[in-house]
Amino acid sequence: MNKRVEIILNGLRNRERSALARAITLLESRRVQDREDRLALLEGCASIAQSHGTSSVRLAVTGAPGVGKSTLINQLGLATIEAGHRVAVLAVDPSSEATGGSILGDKTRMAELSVAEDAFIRPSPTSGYLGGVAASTRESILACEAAGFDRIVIETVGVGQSEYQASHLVDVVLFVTIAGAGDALQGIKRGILESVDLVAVNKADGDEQARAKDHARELGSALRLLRGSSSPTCIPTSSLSTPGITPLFEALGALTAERLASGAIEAQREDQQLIWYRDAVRALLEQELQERSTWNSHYEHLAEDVRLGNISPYHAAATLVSQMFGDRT
Ligand SMILES: Nc1nc2c(ncn2[C@@H]2O[C@H](COP(=O)(O)OP(=O)(O)OP(=O)(O)O)[C@@H](O)[C@H]2O)c(=O)[nH]1
Ligand SMILES: [Mg+2]
Repeated sequence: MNKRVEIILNGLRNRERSALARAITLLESRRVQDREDRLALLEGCASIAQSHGTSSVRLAVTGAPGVGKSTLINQLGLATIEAGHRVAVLAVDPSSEATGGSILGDKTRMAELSVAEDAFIRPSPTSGYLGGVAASTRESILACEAAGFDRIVIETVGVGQSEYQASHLVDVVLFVTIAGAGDALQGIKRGILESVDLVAVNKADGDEQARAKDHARELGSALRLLRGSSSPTCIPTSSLSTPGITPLFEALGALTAERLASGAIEAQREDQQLIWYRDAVRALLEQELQERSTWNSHYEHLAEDVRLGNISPYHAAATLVSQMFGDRT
């Protein structure tokens, strides 16, 4: 095994945050020359994580920009550490690709958590991946677990499909909204319906407190109509103080304890492994196509023909694929 991977894996075994930062950087690399090391690192992470023998819980916190996700995670994270866990936060920021990351923004919102001994916070680029969840996020989760973090939080901006994507990566999905956010009911239509486990109606403080409570109640009844007995609980929260998030923290604790005990988390992770596998096959095929220059130029030629209207998109794709696999057509 490559020396650099060995050093990172040793650091992860010793639960060093600096090793975790380096591991994630390597896992995020899409450079061809890093591919073998990435794979070795990933395998190493999986086996170290397993050797810890503790069960981790992966939580997605999703919602529109500015509803207070980071501030809420700061509070939840502190309470979680208080309860004896180690917390890693991966903030998936769709804007970070253009701006070079919003680590400052995120760290300001998570000021106390970012200096806590048992916390690790990391923004990750979305690399244009549909749905706002980074392609490498699921790999980074494994690295966090290898480094001994047993509570993993993924912050993602709720853009349409992202709740659906997030539910493929995590055990529990928390949707954050605020009173008066017109998106709330629309969000339900867009797939939150199937995958959200808990709803926080945030900024339930000051003049907004009563309105937030009403909103939580209304949203709760709307969701019950749609999802019946499995509908998520809607809880008003204020992320400005610890007491403001206590009811949510307790509900989250109860939910995860129940799912760990029933084996629901384990079963869901088995399904997610399959999704991961299928995604990986697609990603590798696409990468191969880009890297093999003969095929790539063929690919681009067909693209040009599609652009000129000489061939339909589906016909072009079918032609390319059947040629790649050597079918006689
Ligand atoms: N009054 C009040 N303000 C809050 C609360 N939570 C967050 N805020 C404020 O809302 C603003 C946005 O908070 P963030 O935590 O950055 O929101 P976010 O959802 O993480 O935002 P993005 O990461 O940009 O999508 C900040 O000015 C916070 O101080 C809350 O419970 N009550
Ligand atoms: Mg944020």
